[in-house]
Amino acid sequence: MKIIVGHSNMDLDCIGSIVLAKYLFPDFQPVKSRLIHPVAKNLHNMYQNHLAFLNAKDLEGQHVSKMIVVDTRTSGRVAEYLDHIENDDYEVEVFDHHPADEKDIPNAVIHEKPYGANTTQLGMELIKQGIKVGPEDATIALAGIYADTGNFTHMNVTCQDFEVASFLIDSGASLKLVSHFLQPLRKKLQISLFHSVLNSLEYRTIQGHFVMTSYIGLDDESAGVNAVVEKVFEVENAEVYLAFFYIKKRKKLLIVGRNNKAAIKLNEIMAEFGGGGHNQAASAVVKIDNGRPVYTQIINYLEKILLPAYTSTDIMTDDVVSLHQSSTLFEASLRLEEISHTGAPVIDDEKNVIGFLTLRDIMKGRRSGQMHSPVKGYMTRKPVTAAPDTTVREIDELMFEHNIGHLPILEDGRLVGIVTRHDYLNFKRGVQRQREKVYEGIGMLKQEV
Ligand SMILES: [Mn+2]
Repeated sequence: MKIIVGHSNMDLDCIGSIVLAKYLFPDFQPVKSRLIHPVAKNLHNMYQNHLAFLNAKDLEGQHVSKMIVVDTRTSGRVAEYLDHIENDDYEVEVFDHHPADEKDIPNAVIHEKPYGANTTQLGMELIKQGIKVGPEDATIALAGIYADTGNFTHMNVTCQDFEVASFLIDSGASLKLVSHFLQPLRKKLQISLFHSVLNSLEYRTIQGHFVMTSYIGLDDESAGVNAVVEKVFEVENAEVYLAFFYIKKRKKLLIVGRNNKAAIKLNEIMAEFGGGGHNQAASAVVKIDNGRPVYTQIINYLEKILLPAYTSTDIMTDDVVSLHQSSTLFEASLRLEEISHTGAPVIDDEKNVIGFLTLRDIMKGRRSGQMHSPVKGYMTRKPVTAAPDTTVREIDELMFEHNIGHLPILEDGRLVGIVTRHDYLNFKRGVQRQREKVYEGIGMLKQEV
């Protein structure tokens, strides 16, 4: 027989991947995990008959010739199936969106696509081969994509995720059902946990990154902790979130992380504690008698493993043009036109920044026929400025809060650069990612600077 399996504790993306894999491999039989993740329980119950999963036990006494594995590449996560297979001469083909793992299933042919959801990889293949899917399967698959992309808001979302979602909607997927399956906090317990987590949140800046943490003691394992973490991360405005749950009865510390910064590799951080996952979502379990001290240790350790956050120096323009306070508005307008900027800092004789003049200020002067008046009378005094070590996040806040398009960068009162909204957006649009590649290539120079 030939089978399709996902990882143990199947979640929505895992089930979605299996459902689409059935179209690519029609003579393969899907086998379900002993555990269904709480987020997928509703969907699983509703489609139980339609999904027609075999149990791992059904593999006993059978000869398995080939196995398709979806949404994982780690041998540990498929062990529960392998335990029931008596022969060992089967072929394995993997479709996964997780990065390579030291414990990759041996001898497997691996198809790895870095899409937000793994379901997307199988969907792309169906689109390529012109295979149509039924409305139930389209609904199941779409729920998988919504779940793993955080409703298309996670940083790992690709245009292929949208493409396959569009294909699935075209195939009759029901968004009403998808949204029903996605409501994560349906249990009273989860909602009360959500509130306790919110009340225990701590905020700190580590290496310039805005990190949020929480520590909660639980009597025993509680279903849906991940969904609670997801929800907290969604409503709070942190860059990195590490949620710690100490499970007294099992003597273990569960660490669940969420991250939305490209510069931080959450899976690598979790790997330090024996866990794994993606850059954006990862977790680890530490066996320990007392959770608190480890919590403190890990927080301290983050100082060492987080790379410094990007600052003004990384994104500013340093050959900044300034205007003298006694120049006329007319001269200033020519100068701005020449450099095609919409504003510039104004300096005095000692080259101290005393104001900021924008095109809008010049327009005011023009309207009242004052183009030969000095800049000084029309500029904004005491403009908002930042320092070379102001982080990009703080820059974002300053620009947003004061609704400004330019941020002069001062060092000891002297102008050393300017960050424009354009610089900022450019940076956001992936300059950061390119730089990282460079840093990786030169052995993470960034860390030493
Ligand atoms: Mn997945």
